[in-house]
Amino acid sequence: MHNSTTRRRRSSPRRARAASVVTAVATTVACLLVAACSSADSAPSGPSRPAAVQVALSITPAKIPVGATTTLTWTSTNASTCSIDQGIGAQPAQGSVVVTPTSGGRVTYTLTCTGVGGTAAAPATLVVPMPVWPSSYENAKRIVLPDRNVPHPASYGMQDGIFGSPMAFGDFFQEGAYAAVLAFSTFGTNGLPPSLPSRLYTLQRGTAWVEATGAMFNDRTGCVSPRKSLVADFNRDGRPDVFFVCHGYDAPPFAGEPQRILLSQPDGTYRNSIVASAITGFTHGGSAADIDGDGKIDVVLTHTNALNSTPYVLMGNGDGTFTRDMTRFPASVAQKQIYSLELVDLLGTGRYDLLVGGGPPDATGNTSPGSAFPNGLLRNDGTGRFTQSPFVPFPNPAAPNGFRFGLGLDFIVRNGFIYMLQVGNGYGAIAVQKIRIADFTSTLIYEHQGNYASCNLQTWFPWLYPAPSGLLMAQGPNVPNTIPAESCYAVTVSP
Ligand SMILES: [Ca+2]
Ligand SMILES: [Ca+2]
Repeated sequence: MHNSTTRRRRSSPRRARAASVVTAVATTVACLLVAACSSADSAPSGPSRPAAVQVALSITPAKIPVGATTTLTWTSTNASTCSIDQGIGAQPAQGSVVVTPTSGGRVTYTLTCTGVGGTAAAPATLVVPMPVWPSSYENAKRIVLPDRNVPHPASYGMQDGIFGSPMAFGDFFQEGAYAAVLAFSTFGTNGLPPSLPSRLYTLQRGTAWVEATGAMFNDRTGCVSPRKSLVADFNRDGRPDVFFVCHGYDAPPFAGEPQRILLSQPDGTYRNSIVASAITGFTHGGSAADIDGDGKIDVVLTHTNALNSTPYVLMGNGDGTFTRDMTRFPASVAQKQIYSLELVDLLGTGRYDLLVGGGPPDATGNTSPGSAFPNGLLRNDGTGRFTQSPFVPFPNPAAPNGFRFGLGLDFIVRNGFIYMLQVGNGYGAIAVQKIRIADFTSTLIYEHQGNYASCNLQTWFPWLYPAPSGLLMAQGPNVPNTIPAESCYAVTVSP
């Protein structure tokens, strides 16, 4: 058994794939030219022409998940040497090898055989759907795309709201490439009433992003104000699903809105529905992972608009439905201004701790002292409860001019540090804090006060993403109709 594996291509999967396709095509073209030249050279008085080399290569099955095995089988005639690329190397004139892909993508293998009669080549492509990572955090932050800039649906003539655009990346079409589901908000935009739901869009990536919603689902109903998209496999079929964290128009008299979910179906499409077990309310933050280790993805959610409101948990039933559990958070978080949650395996133990974005009073005094809550950490006790360890507040260093930031919006964890995106509570300033997990000391490594002139006078962005270069990169609300998020902010932070 040949133990060849497809190569990992963390840095630039698309570029690597394109290169292998080009190689296969070029080889085939060369073969055809040799045959053509041989034919033209034939002369009645010369020696008999050597028989042409012929090859055939197949992969069965041609689509498998990461870690599964598939078999390359080939035959050739009139060949003296054969080889297969992608690290497999020299092979007999006919045979088979078993390969086990270790990462998702599309890999083209090319069999090349040479004999007295020339050289012939045959390609065959293996599709390995991009895996679903075990937490929504990983499905957002572990996916490093060479280009996260997606076009605004307005470029397809569609006119939903433009404030905020939570993006969900996953291999929704199971084709060895990431697609994107975009959720837009009608929150005070385009003159729409604040209670009108927006629509969902799916973009498929070939050589460019192409709108492909109809191939994935028919009911495009989105939230009035989707705040975050959580990608995980909630119904355990190996395919990514999307949970939409929604708060609606978050001021009275609006009462908030339900949460929604897109669930993979056996026929390859998706079903769009309301999450019956979730609270209808102002839900700005959430995260998904298996917090109690039962193999079923759970969801933590914020809830801030009612008396006795508190973050809570939807325990996953493993089939895309959930059971609400109000007992897994400490009483100290009740009726506090907590807007961001992220489940992260901080110590690599498989136990998901919870990063909490509250809003310490900032320089603007924009948080009412009675309900303010620090940014910090709640430890998971291993059974999916956050009640056993004391809350760990993060320090809150000021900018050089004394300005102090407030609400923690987003988190990235890498190499022993937490990188926290933080705004002034009036949303007029933004910063990144680097917090050492070992002792929770903190440094402000980026701060910006006022607007971004290059970005439609926006003053903040909600997400921080890993860039292919290893830097952390801003991603924010799309600017009306044309300018993609990152190039608009042009913010990168060296971790
Ligand atoms: Ca699924
Ligand atoms: Ca669970």
